[in-house]
Amino acid sequence: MKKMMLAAVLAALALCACAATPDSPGIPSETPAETKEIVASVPTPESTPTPTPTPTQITKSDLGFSQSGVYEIVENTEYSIDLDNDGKTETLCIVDLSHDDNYIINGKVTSVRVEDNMYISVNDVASENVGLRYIMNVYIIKRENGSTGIVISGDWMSDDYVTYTYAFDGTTAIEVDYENFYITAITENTMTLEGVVFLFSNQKATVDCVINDDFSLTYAGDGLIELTGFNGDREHSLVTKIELKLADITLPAGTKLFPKRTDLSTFVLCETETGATVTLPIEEKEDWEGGLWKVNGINENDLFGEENIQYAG
Ligand SMILES: [Ca+2]
Repeated sequence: MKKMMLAAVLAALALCACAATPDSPGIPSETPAETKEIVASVPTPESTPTPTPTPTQITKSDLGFSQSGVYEIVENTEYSIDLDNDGKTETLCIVDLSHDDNYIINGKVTSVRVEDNMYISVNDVASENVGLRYIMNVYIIKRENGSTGIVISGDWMSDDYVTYTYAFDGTTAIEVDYENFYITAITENTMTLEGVVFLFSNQKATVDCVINDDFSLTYAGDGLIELTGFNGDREHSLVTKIELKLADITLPAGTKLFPKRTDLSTFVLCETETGATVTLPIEEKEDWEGGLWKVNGINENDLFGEENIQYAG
């Protein structure tokens, strides 16, 4: 079904691309000559009444890529760029046909998001479907050696952030890597990611990454994720409800702990009120009952109190 929809959309794009000359009667006279208007009607389920597809405008960009660097680009804009380093430019477009539609269901207007309808198009051929609901940022990385990568940050809906990297095999975009964070800063070879991790409740986190030659991602430095607070509250601490015996120290009940850094699989570095660093061994549980993690074999709910461990999203 998805393939059929994509085929229909591509067919509509191809038809419109052929018709979109400056002399076309459907193009308003004030439209710049270099702007193509492409109207793609998105198929909807037969049982859903009154679809109102939003026309998708494809704009042509004059952004050049003669210098190496990072270029922020936007969806539904055509870019001329040499992707395979053969001296000839290709047409690249991040096509986003997702949109909000209003449907009348049982007499009520209901807004429905038509989703999962974004792809990377090269020379009007869809080469990679982008599994995102909302795109936040798209970057092209053009390297001095001629290689090109694409980085896309987005959201699945409710803080389900993800950042994908793509490289090109010839002119075909290939997904290389992803992280469950969004981009806050990017250079040719590095990026800073932020997002939410599920560790002793929803917790804000940030990590620096190296963007490797093949556009895969590696956590920079010691490879640890920095924790920046529970729901953004940096002052919030955990308090042990019971005594916690660790290999090198015993923490009495009532000890305040501020989680600072983690590998999100085996340990968390916490700071105590006196500024000492304590390493908590953690292990992910197989089910969510009693929390998501064990600390030194103890369920996080038992250690910190069920009322203090809240996961959402
Ligand atoms: Ca080329």
